[in-house]
Amino acid sequence: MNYAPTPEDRFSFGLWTVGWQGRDPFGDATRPALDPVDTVRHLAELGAYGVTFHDDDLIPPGADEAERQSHVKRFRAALDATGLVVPMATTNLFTHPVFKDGAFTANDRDVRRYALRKTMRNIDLAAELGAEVYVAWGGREGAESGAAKDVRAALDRLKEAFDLLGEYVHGQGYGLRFAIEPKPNEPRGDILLPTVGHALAFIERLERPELFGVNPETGHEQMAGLNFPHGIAQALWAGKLFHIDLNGQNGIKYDQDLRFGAGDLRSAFWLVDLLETAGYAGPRHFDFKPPRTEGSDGVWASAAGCMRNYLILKERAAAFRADPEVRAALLASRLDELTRPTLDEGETAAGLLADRGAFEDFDVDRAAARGMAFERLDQLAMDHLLAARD
Ligand code: XLS
Ligand code: MN
Ligand code: MN
Repeated sequence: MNYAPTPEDRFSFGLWTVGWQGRDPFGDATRPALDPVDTVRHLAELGAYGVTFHDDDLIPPGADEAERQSHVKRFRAALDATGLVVPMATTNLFTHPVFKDGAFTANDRDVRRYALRKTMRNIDLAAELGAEVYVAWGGREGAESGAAKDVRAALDRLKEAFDLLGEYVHGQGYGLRFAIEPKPNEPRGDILLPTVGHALAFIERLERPELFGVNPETGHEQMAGLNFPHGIAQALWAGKLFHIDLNGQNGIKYDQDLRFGAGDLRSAFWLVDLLETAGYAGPRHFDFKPPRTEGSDGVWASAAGCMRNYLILKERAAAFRADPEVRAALLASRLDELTRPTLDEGETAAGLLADRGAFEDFDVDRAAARGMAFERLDQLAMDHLLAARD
């Protein structure tokens, strides 16, 4: 089987992912900085279709207008030469010490105003480069101690910020939609909008909810012990999966950002199965970090591994769905019944109350004795995942 990615697979990478130099809380960089132009060339050679960035990944903070223009020009030339596109961009509202207490929800009002201006400036660039999604990850929007943050006031400020940005994008006529990225903690002790569910509920309180969706990241949900495919399914159900950050994570610990397929492989299998069967059409964006043990070659091997693992899992998931024994097993587990509405068409509460078969004459013990046959179904999935049915 050929697992070589092509642009049709819509794989994209952030400049900060392969460009991570390996600096962590206990150690210095283990790799040199990458030039964004070289990154674009490498990604195109590997078969990616897109590249994404934070403002500061592309334009070093503090650059004057002329420097800024020259960075953008070089980057644009590399995009034109390779055919790579920019499907998404985002703002760095977490590295500079000014953001130590947050950006849109910092207690200091002048910091909040600066954060909005920094974001609007990069939104202009994102629109200019043709991005369709603008990610907002509020890594510093949070607290380490109770009285330090009035969470209800902070949520008012977060809503104020997103309402303003929505208004701005609308007014400018940009074809951009926002994708809010949840994360439970790190770098703050507790971050606002910690999970997909929190973000989905928040979005409904905004003035232009149609402009806002989510950008869930595998490891972020798993850091909270949550089932990532379930979170993605709910985002899809709500029509809010605007973007996705794929990577790997081994359970509840720091944000590992392993390459996709590392960490919880079974969860990755169900995720790919879900994205492919649900017809998710957005980018498959890898937000991972090649471990700091890797040299430059290892960085590209790790990036290639993300795409290869996705394609392998896509093939395995398709084989699982096409297998006649799996289809029979799905019926035995009565998945078809779940798609059937619980009430008959036009039936009301009165109809249900009048149905003696639903309650008075219902054989509860007999129904309780029925097995669900999920183990057989899951073993078939396992066999497909492990290529034990080929
Ligand atoms: C960090 C986040 C970050 C966002 C973009 O944990 O994943 O990289 O995706 O700012
Ligand atoms: Mn992460
Ligand atoms: Mn991310």
